[in-house]
Amino acid sequence: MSSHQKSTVYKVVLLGDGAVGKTSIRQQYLGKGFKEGYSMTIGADFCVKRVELSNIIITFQIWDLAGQQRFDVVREVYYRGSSGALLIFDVSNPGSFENLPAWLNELTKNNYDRIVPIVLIGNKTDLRGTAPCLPKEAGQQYAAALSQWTGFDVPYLETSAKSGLNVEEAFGLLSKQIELFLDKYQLRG
Ligand code: G3D
Ligand code: MG
Repeated sequence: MSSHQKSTVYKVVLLGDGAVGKTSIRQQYLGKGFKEGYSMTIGADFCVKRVELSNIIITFQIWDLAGQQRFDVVREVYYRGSSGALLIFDVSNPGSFENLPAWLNELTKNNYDRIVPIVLIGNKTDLRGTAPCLPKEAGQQYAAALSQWTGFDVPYLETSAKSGLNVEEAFGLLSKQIELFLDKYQLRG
């Protein structure tokens, strides 16, 4: 890491219904492994991870928001100024997939009506084969619809916070989308 290297801070919010695996994904990304036992996130948790990606030092501020409705007021504050979002559903829970538009609405509503770069995440893919799961095409189709709606590419990635599959990739991909977005709208400081 040299002193003249570019560095930047990205505020990333994790969005999705309760129990889709937001906290587990964050924990896995922080290298804390997978913890069995559900502990509900109260309001919001915040953590920081510093990585070097495509020659830029990125400090991710990862906001892990509680999915439960009663924390609505807390959530509004945390959406503001977000650089990007991981929009997460559980492939074994169709309801969590159907609720995705409501999460997006909440993000934009609380972020000055601004849409930010998104990576769509289908989590718990380790359950494929043992439980009925939404097909990969469902996620791909919704991501394609989101790309049309937002005007920029919304990738779809399947993860498992349990095995760690694609968790690093999700944050890497999101930072790439943020970079492209900043360049496209010439927002880079
Ligand atoms: P949330 O932060 O979105 O509310 P959590 O979700 O990270 O707290 O996870 C909710 C439950 O799903 C937990 O199960 C957790 O272990 C499980 N989970 C999270 N990610 C995965 C995954 O990729 N695969 C599998 N199989 N389970 C996952 P419990 O049973 O402890 O409630
Ligand atoms: Mg949580």
